[in-house]
Amino acid sequence: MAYDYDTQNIFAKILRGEIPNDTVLETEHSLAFRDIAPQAPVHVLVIPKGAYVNYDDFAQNASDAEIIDLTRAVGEVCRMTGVQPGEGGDGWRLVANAGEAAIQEVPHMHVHVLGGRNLGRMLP
Ligand code: DGP
Repeated sequence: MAYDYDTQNIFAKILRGEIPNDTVLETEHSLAFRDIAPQAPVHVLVIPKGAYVNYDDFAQNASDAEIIDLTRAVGEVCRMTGVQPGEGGDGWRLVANAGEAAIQEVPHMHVHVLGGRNLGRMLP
């Protein structure tokens, strides 16, 4: 499926440096920064620098290098923010919303990294 990417979305503006962000990690192909409305003590968004609308767009159209980079960046964020179990943390949850049903607010692929509190059960 071909996706239309809106170059005026907020994360595109962050990537262009038009809007400030609280960066946690920057790699060759990815940027991780704190969510503006945190739902947990650790709430970081990890995004590819490339123009992808959602996870499916990214998985289908990003290069192997971009996918590996983002996957490793997510792991690095879990370790850096102290939520990695076995490394002093209590654990984390990854969330990637797509589309209306999931109430995806920003149409640029992003993974939420949540942790630092008991996150409860997400699935029954
Ligand atoms: P989603 O519903 O999965 O599209 O979540 C988008 C998230 O982006 C939401 O948790 C709030 C966050 N967000 C929206 N605007 C900004 C912004 O300007 N800066 C930062 N850091 N986060 C933002």
